[in-house]
Amino acid sequence: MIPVRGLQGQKVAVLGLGRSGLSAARALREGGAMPVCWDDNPEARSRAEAEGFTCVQFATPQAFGDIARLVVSPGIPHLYPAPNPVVAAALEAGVPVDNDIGLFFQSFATPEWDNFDVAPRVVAVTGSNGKSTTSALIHHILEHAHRPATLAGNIGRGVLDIDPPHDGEVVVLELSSYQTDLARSLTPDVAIFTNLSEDHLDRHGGMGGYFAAKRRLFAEGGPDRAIIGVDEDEGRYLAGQMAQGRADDRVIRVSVERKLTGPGWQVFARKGFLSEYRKGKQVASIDLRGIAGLPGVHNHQNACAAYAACRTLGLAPKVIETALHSFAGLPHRSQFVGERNGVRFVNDSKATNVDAAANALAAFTSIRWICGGLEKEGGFDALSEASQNVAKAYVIGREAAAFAMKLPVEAEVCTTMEAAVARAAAEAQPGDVVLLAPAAASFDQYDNFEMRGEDFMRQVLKHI
Ligand code: UMA
Repeated sequence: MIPVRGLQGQKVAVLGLGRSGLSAARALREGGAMPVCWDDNPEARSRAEAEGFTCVQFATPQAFGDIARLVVSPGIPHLYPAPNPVVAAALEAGVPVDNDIGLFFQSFATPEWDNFDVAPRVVAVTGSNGKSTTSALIHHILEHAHRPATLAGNIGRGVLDIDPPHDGEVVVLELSSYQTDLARSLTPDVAIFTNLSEDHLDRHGGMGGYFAAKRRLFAEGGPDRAIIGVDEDEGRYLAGQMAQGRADDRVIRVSVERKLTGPGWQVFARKGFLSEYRKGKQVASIDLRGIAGLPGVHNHQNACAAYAACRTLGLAPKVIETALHSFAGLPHRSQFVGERNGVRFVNDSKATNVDAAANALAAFTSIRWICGGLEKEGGFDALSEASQNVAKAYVIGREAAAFAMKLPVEAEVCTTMEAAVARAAAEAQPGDVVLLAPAAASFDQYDNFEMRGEDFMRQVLKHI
């Protein structure tokens, strides 16, 4: 655990006691602060109380009289569509609102670092899609190169839960827009922006607010190196804003749509080959086509971003190339589940938005597509090109009929995962891929996308 610094002897309110909230409460206590906790769920409160934490509901601004800061979990709205009542009360009382990410950056460096040969560094990864795979891939490459490395953040582990860094350690953080929006301190050494497409718009008051939340990773303190996907206007704008000039190699541009030219530093993938160019010269080339853990153009984008990050950390292209080949991929992202009679079953439950689903569909052909769930804003236009790879859709979710009506492919309403897998398996021909890529959130039927993916795999195992 990383003890929180700078709040010794002060009362700090912690709202939300899940993975991030509970680890924040522990780290505050370890650092000498006095956490006072709340969660709307009585079970979460009981778990915290069992660890000796006091739970108090902060319903009014007066309740914040002696509170130094409010620490809020990422799943709890702090602004849009409306602030949670506890957050609203803190804001009215003028109490600073923060999260575990802000506490992390405030507490990461310690006086012991004076004795280190190499200062620890933080690589932070944000973007709409690919940030989990990019983060996990950087961590994998560093471990492969025998560099001390730790992985945390939106990938499932609270950032304050990790151990204080060793000499030369690299901490890789996956950060969501919820997390970057609220953190009062955000000072990574290397920051990565993978891409931007519509997601979580209700929480950010629209696309402008969503981009602004992600951009904070680059604005507050300014990283030494900024690795930016430039295949959308927002990425190009951000890269232009960060660079002092065309040759400024503090910005590394990444693309999977075009060859990048110019005197700066760039990494791009075309036709399955990754290229690194610096000062107008090609430095390295890697064939990504046979790498089983990184199928599809969207994974080539992840590979480019991870490659760039590892280059800034001093790794050689050959070392990175070898490590790419041994990357097994992440659960619920293009995860191969099994095969029966030439039909492959793939779990991409993490495709919780339309763009991520389009990426998954683009990576395969002849697809029996299981999709549906809690629909997000933005419509289905992004699916039109990739839907050519779909033989038929099998729609799950409470609103499966309405979802099916909007799809640009033949669709059968199945409602449950059990029915969808059974129908897809029955109709699949040799060479087909039965792919779960929901293009929607899971919360209408599951607690999270992981449980949805596990249900898919359970159902698949009945058929193979
Ligand atoms: N709660 C309330 N009141 C509310 C809402 C929630 O009290 O109005 C309580 C719940 O009862 C629960 C707690 O808040 O006990 C849950 O907090 P949380 O939803 O923030 O979840 P954590 O367990 O703290 O997990 C969070 C991230 N969750 C979200 O952003 C929704 C995890 O990302 C992250 O791995 C973890 O912190 C560690 O950093 C998950 C996620 O779904 C994977 N992220 C989204 C995504 O990837 O799309 C952004």
